[in-house]
Amino acid sequence: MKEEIMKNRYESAKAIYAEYGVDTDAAIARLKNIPLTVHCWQGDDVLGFENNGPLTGGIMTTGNYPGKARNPEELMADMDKAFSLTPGAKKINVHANYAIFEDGEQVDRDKLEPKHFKKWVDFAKERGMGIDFNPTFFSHPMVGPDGLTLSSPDPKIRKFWVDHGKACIRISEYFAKETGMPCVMNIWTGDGLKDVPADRMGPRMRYKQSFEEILSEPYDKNLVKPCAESKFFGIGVESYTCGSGEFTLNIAAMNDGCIPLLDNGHYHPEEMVSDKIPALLCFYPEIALHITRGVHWDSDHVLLFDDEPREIAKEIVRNDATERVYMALDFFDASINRVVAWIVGIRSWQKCMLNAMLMPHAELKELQDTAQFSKLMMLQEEVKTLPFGDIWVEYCKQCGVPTDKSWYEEIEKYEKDVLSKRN
Ligand code: RNT
Ligand code: ZN
Repeated sequence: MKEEIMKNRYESAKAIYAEYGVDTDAAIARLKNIPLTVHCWQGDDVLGFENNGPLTGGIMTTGNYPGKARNPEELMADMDKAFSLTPGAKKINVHANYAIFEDGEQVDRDKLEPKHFKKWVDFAKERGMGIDFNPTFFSHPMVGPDGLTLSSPDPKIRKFWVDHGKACIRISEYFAKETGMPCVMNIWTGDGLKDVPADRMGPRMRYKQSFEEILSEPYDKNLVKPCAESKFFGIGVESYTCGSGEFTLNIAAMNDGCIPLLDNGHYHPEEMVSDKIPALLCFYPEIALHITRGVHWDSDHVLLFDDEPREIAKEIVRNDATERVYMALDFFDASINRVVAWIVGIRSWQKCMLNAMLMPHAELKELQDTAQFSKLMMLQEEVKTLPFGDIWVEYCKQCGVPTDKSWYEEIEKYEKDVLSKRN
């Protein structure tokens, strides 16, 4: 009965969209193959496997909902659970502090090698996924007493972190070779100052030099995609951020092969990443995103099907840039079931992309270019209430994942059988 109703709903929704010149079958087919990078760090509050102590570096998780993953097996099982209940192609995003050491061996971050990530490669390959990677410049004793890493005035500290960055380039290349998919390697540091700086340029000059040293490590530009992620401010570093917007954008501009990475939680609340994307696409062959939900400050709340991510998706789709924009999720909420957080975030981005693919972009652009602004406003409003939900259901169905809220029952069961047994 339900099957029959839903089938009819898709057919009638498809006919309604066709009246607007939108091919829903084509949108569904296209979206299935656009990969979304899913971060491993939602599963354990960004702690990783080194047992180095608390999360530092200007970022923070709040909440202590039970059931966080305590080891690689649990984290991977939780990711699998999330993948099984979400549509679309995926890559995984691993941070260097998620190295998996075996037989009691543990090396420091400047000495990391591909073999310390072999289990992640096995995990990705078994699922036909690529891997993106992030050096970890936080939560570590070699973060200087001033909180600085790549911009540290202490040559020993700076060298340690440069060596870490270089090691991560080698590991990224290994990921790409093993999985057959390029590895986006994102450099973000929490380097900055809590209070009024006496020198704003010095740390940035050292940061610049460190970037150049890291990028001097030989690598294949088709395989490794180094990125520079900017930030506005962080917790405990409210007064000054070395890797500001202008700084990282120019790092990317001045270093061949380096890509700017925009995290939409990292700007002034009235600055929109959706507007920055087309600006950058005028100049950069490729850009990268961390998709999140900022609430007042860089809060990293779970992504929802909200206005700004919808607008971001539109910019990617209508500029035909799905192969030029690397899309990755970045949020960490410890106050709710962490697997639910992943699932809601992944499903939300998939909705944003599907929504963007169900718009008559050519016609809308034409209205703008011919100054038909009344009609443009009318049409942009009308498409908002087309039967999007019915296309979403069909998309989930074709991807073999739950089409509605029923996925939550699976998580309730998982919480009861698995998560609640973790202390
Ligand atoms: C922090 C940055 C960064 C981190 C991850 C864990 O503000 O967004 O991308 O979230 O490296
Ligand atoms: Zn980020």
